Amino acid sequence: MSERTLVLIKPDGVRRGLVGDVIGRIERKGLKIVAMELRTLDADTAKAHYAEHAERAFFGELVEFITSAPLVALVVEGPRAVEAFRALAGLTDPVKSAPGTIRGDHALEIGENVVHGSDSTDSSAREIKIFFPDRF
Ligand code: RTP
Ligand code: MG
Repeated sequence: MSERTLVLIKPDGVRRGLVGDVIGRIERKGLKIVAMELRTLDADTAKAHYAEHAERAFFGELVEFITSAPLVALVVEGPRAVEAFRALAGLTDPVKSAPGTIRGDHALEIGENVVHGSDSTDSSAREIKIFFPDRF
């Protein structure tokens, strides 16, 4: 059964010119891009997106970073799209991520790990509403 996931190419990924690389991996995997937008988040949108981390010590830095420059938001669709994109992305810690994954190939810092992917279909439904309120 087809599902949707929210992918972000975070400000570090855009700044470093990795948009094409990430999109290429999504497309080669066979997933379909059904929405895409370059935008700079305001603090309220960033806090809503990362609400689950509101009590964590790194929350302020996380909001600061994700709002610091443009990011690319995508809705990606396909069979088990949530799990499929998380596998492409690798682990939260890029050093522990296998080479061949986006984070394993392109990053060293947990705080600048190039991409976000929803962690469940409940999360993707919530996150897609935040980024593309009128589209789905
Ligand atoms: P994401 O939500 O961005 O796809 O990443 P994730 O599921 O792999 O990781 P999550 O636990 O949801 O954390 C969200 C983002 O917060 C930053 N983080 N920093 N300093 C820290 O200990 C720490 N832990 C997490 C990361 O950038 C992570 O992607
Ligand atoms: Mg997460």
